[in-house]
Amino acid sequence: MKKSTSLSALCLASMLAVGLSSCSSTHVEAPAPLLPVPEPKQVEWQKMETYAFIHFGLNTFNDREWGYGDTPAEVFNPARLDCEQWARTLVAAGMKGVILTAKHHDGFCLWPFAGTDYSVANSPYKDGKGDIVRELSEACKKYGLKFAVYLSPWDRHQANYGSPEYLDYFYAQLRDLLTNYGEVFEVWFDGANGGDGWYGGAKETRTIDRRNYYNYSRIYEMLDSIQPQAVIFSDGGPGCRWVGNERGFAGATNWAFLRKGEVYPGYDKSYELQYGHADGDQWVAAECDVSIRPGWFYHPEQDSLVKTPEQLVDLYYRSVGHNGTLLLNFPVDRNGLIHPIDSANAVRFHQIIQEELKTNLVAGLTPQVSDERGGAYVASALTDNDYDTFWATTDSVVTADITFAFPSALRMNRMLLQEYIPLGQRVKAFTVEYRDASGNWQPVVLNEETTTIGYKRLLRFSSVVSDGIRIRITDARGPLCLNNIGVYDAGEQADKLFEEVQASKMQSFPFTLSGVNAESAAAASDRDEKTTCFVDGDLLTVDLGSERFVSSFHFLPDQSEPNRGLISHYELSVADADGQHVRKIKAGEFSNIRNNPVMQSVYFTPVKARYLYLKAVRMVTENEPMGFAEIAVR
Ligand code: FUL
Repeated sequence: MKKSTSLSALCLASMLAVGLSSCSSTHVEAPAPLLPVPEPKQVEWQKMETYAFIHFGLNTFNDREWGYGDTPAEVFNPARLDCEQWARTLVAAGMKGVILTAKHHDGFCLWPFAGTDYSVANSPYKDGKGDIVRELSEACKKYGLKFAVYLSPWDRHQANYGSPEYLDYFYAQLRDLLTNYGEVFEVWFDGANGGDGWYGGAKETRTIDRRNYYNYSRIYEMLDSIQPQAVIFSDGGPGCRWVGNERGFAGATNWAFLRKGEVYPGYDKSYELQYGHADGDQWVAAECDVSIRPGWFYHPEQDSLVKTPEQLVDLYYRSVGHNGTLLLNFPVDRNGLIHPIDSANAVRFHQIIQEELKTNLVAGLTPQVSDERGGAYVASALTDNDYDTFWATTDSVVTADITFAFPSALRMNRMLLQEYIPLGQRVKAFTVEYRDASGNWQPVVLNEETTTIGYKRLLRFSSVVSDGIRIRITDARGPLCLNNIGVYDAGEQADKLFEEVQASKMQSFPFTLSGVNAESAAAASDRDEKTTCFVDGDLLTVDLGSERFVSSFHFLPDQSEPNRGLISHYELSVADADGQHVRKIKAGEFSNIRNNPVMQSVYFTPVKARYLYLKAVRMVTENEPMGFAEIAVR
């Protein structure tokens, strides 16, 4: 964008100089935005990539995840609380900001909110003079972190929860937090509402209309007027959305869109949030929230269950690398400190990511592209390390090859791709290939499907040593706009994941094979590579017995010499429990299966299905039955 602006400014200047003659030959417009597009603040928010959650409050002391709302405020007594220790730890762990649970479901306020006697002001902490929202917001300023608040709409302490009067109380809390603690980058509205609570001693279950009770439009107006830069989190947005799980990852296919007005707290198809709605009309990118421990709050017995650096690295690739952000929770302990194990693991996690993606092997290289818009939108923009310059295709072109050639062979196993999202999210499918020793292009071995890119896509593939790598974009919603490509060698541990994935691939849902005799069928699941199940005809029907969420199909071809029944082109379809609603989910080729008949994997966006149908569209050797040494569905 920068370049185009300066170009048009140049153009205008020269037009004035030559008396308004046309200079269209030098001016090229950027592709038109493809709706929905993000607001600038949503782009800035997504660029944060990793930021922290802090869950801290009465639950820390009463060993609960959801306080009932009746634990006395006196129980809150962190003897060594130090928000600067939190901030230093988070910076060292690569976090760009932090969101504090100013009030969790139990209603206890970490700031001295005047509207209640259930806050830090009524606790022994600093003799009631403490204000943890202030202490953390100031520590953030000192250490260069952005600050944000979580405010639970559900309040199990308040007697009037569920009535219109509670809303005045809730809005006053929000106003207080938004007015007195400086700028916030996000406001987090938790969708959880378990119903029962202390409620001023009533001890009952209260249900509210989760779509309408809180009158969110009024809340958004307040936010826009006081803190317009803040992004609003709720299950369905409007600023950013929940990713539909609390395990910290988004789908490999992940659209930043939702269909407006469809998702609300309590939405019964929350699994969709991992992938977004491909046909959505609202920009609501996914935030992947996860705790570094099993619980959100601190429990001493979980000291041995802190996620390892390697587990966090995996989550990073599947959150930030899947077009989402990673919101990593630190349960501050009873001393009021981030526990040393959590701190050590988080810092190591950050170091590993920095090491793995340290040297971009294509930095400054101009790839060969099959189409180029011209003007400022040229291939060199892909590797110039400038977020706001991008390569684009001409308006009618939605597929392209981007090819990098190296003077000599390099080892590669990671890739980074970015679309220029201020103009929308476009790519629907792509592949990555390397040039083998004979000069042929071969697909790299991945652990997931390659469909969407969005703000950022990170790929881990098993190491190749090659003098060429290319990205083939095979489908998109409109002309392509990519602003960044990175290729890396992640070092010694690069292939560890693939060894694990390879080892786990044969773990399968139990299945039977329709129309195949029992003895032959057994060969496909006996975990013996030497026995092969041969299937006559061109259709393999796998019956899982009942509907499951499935996301991949794997098979090891016949391993005898010569290999028999190799499938070169396929179509994969699924059907519901009653065999109805058959739909094709993937088609393609098992590249290089003739020369290298190793495990073949088809990854797809998870679907609920009982039956899978693998159709052999083309065989390597015509008229042979299909041969499967092993089959797995996961
Ligand atoms: C959930 C809450 O119920 C959990 O306690 C936690 O705060 C998590 C981040 O969100 O909905």
